Amino acid sequence: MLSAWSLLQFGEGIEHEGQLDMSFSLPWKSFRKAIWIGLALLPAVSWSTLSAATLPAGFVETQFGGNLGGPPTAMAFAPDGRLFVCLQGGQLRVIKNGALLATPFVSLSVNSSSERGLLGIAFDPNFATNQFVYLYYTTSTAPIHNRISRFTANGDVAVPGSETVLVDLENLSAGNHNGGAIHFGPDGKLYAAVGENAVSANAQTLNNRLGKILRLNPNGTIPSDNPFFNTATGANRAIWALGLRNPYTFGFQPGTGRMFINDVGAGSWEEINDGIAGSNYGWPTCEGGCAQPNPNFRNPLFQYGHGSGPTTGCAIVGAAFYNPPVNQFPASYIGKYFFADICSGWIRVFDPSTGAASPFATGVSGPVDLHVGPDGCLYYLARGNGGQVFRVSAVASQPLNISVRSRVGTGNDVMISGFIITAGSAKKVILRGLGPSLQQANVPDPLPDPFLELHAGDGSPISANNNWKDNTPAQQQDIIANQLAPSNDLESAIVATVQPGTYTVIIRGQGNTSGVGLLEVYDVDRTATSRLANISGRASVETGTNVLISGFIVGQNIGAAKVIVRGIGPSLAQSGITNSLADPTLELRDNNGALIIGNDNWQDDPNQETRISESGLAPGNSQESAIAVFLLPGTYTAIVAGKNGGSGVGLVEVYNLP
Ligand SMILES: [Ca+2]
Ligand SMILES: [Ca+2]
Ligand SMILES: [Ca+2]
Repeated sequence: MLSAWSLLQFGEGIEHEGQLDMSFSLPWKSFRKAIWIGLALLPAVSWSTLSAATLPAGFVETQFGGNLGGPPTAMAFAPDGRLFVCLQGGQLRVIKNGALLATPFVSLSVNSSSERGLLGIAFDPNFATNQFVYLYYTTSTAPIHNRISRFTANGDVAVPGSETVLVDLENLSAGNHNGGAIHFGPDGKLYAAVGENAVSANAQTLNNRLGKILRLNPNGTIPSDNPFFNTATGANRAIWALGLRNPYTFGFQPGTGRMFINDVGAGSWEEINDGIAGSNYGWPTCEGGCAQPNPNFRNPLFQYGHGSGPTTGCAIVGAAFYNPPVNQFPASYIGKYFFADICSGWIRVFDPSTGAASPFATGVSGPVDLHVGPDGCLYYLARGNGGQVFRVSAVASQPLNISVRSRVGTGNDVMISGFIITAGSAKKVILRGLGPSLQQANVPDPLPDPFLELHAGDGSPISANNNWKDNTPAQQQDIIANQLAPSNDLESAIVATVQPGTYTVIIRGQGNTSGVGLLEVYDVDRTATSRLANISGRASVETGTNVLISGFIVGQNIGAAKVIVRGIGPSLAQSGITNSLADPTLELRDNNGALIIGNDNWQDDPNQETRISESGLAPGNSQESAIAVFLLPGTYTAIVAGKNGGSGVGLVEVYNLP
């Protein structure tokens, strides 16, 4: 479950049984019910917006899960989307569906003096089946030492007595430099970052595990392919890399499996290190890159100096690669690495391809951990104000115009389209009905003379147009000013300012002509608080160029728009359509025509099925198609066709979710 999707709420399906003004000579009733199957008004979800940090233009943040009730140290997303947060004092808190649960997952007895405490969390790669959660914490009873234990989850709490101690590390002297981060690598092994406990010589010896990255089997045993398995002895064979001071955070890049280690420096340099088996990162001989090149040491990929400025600090934390399942941020962030400085309160972005870092956020109150969530947003954990999580998102884009193209027949086979304006202020739209100009796009047999009608959701007529120059001079000027003048005088256009609600558009051939027609709905009022949220198009779906096509442009903001596209056929029978498309297929393509995602039946992919169901947009028939996607600004095309060349009446729907 993706928490962001589960926040969506939908109203009931809408039906319209109003009377049609007979000046529109169409068999109205049989159409309009079919158009609105499943369409629903989408209420905006309002977040309480706090402004703790200063973010780049186009980004916003919201507090996530309420105040944590104690200074936090680390966090991790469970594979099911819950966010688990370690409090230094020993509580593991759970944020579920955006709310902090009252009961901690577990409350450990820990020693939390200085930098000790509950410091790290990881979920087993097979968590869905084994429910294993791993924690790194400082024991409360003498001899004080750090420990890695495994717990078994039962829902939102640990099974009492389920703790299995996997690793007991060396006894501690100093309270600081504990490390504490634990993560599973792409190889299914458990990696742990351990500080040198303020004894710098620990970092360079293979005789203890302090100042190291360790690599373990999930059950705590030591893999025999570890780099020092044959040179170190006993428990020290777990050492995977050495020469670290206080590697408080590290991260693996999804997809590539590349590992970056953030090593907190002493008085001069904070480091981002390339995690490579067997490496020695140089501490304490070198802090930052070695002034005297040393072939035995691996210098950092990036380092920054100490200070209190926008590029300096005193302790690096992180560590989050931007490679999420869905790209909510602009494409320029993909593959970048977020890191933060707990002292200076900023978050910056490191570009592994250039080796340079750039600003992201400032004014964060004591950041200690960063993660990119399953929703593609950046989550940061801050120690200020008693401990808080914030969720940073790029302001979502939205469809700005949507079109439907299909064969337009006569009688019952004209094209019927619907759109929705969400709650908010009235919005000006321009509709176009195109035919002859499709010839320029090499569409054969275009509709020679389109006629366009706009109706309110209750069926009452609002406007009609045969040829766009039939409009008043003022309306024609409006169409021209928006660069939407049709290139052929026989094509149609309507200018309308419409209140939030549902609308229906009909395109047919003047004089009972037929051919391929294109209906377009343009949002020409970007200042309105309402959104053009949906469009549907119902038409006879044939083969070749006569399939049903919807095009849409996503824009206005920098973040991804949340979109669901559906291809409907058999459920149109409920509306009395006897020749519906028996088995629709659906494709979503980008502006280069490249396939983004295709779907035959909406339950084919369990993850897609979950998202679609949670959105309340599950098709009524198992043969029908649906796709749930986040789309960054750009131009997209959805194509509904019949499986194996089938034909019949089909419905394409594009939904923009808030
Ligand atoms: Ca180093
Ligand atoms: Ca016309
Ligand atoms: Ca199908």
